[in-house]
Amino acid sequence: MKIGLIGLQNSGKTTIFNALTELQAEVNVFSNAKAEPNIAIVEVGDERVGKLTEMYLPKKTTFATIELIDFVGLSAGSAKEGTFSSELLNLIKTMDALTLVVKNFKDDLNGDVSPLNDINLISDELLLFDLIFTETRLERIAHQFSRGKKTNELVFEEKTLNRILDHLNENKPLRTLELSADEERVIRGYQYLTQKPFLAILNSGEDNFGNGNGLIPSIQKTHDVIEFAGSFEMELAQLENEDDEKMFMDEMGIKESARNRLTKFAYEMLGYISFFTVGSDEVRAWTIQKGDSAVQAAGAIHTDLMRGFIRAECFSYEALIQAGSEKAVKSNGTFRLEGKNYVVQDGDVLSIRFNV
Ligand SMILES: Nc1nc2c(ncn2[C@@H]2O[C@H](COP(=O)(O)OP(=O)(O)OP(=O)(O)O)[C@@H](O)[C@H]2O)c(=O)[nH]1
Ligand SMILES: [Mg+2]
Repeated sequence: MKIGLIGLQNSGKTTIFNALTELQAEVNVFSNAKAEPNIAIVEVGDERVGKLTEMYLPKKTTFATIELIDFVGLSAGSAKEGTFSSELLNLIKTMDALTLVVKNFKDDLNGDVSPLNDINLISDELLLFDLIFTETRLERIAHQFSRGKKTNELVFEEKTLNRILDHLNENKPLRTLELSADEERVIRGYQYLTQKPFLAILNSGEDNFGNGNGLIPSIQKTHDVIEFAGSFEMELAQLENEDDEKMFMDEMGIKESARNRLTKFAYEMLGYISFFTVGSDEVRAWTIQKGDSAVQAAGAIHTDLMRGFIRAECFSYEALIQAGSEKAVKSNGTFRLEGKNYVVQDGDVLSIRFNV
């Protein structure tokens, strides 16, 4: 899963990135000319993986991961003026979800903070990118038509793009447009920005963290939102001593690390779940989408397991913990054999039988 951090310049994207990754990418008030995004892979915190490791004592433990990409700031006009390079735009398009970092801290630069305005501004900007893309594509199609290339496929695409254009022109993101399977198929490769899941991160200062006076409910009218104390949590992430870290977190009323909060939030909002594979070699967490079947879960591990799928041996993490061992699970009736279409549940421990 790839999550892109976007937002206005100096909203604290790199600060949040550092808090999440425990890295130390350069945070700078005047760094907006820097064009390279920061990229990191972070583990998805999950106590269950630790428990399974204690139980199976594997040679190796592998957590599920998400990739985080910290982009340079957007500004009003980015889409029109082309200040955002096409390389960056193409990279943003490969993200599975976008998180919008919204400034909610005071600094000496530009006095007042206006989180709701900032969210609207960036939303408009993303919409404009999609609008410009659609218009350009429609022009190309018109050009093809004028040269006599009027295939059924292009006609259908033109119709679909015009629907999309109308929707965007009403200032609505594509997330809210219902598309048929065929329409979805013709635009899939275009990776529209406003079609992506979109979460907001409210980046508050130490002084106003946790007391937003109704700000969060206002944001929630349009966006899922989570609050961070960016600078503070970046400093926390860089502390060596865990007791100190815990003490500072308690003082601030922060219950879990930024990384754990974000990964949990993202999983919940994006509908991801984890299943586990266990054994003496490796205990590992895998990520799939809620509703995925056993054969799709097998495919997440390896395409061979999907192609040669016979069945899945399955029990739940909860059943394992209650029974105390895999042996006990196997004798108390909670161990199951499931077929291809079984809908995998969060916390399932799977072993795929396959034959290729
Ligand atoms: N007081 C306070 N300052 C912050 C906070 N988060 C970021 N800053 C400051 O805001 C400035 C910009 O932070 P960055 O993290 O570089 O912001 P950015 O969004 O990555 O900026 P660009 O990449 O240039 O668009 C820095 O001086 C940070 O120290 C915060 O939570 N509180
Ligand atoms: Mg930055």
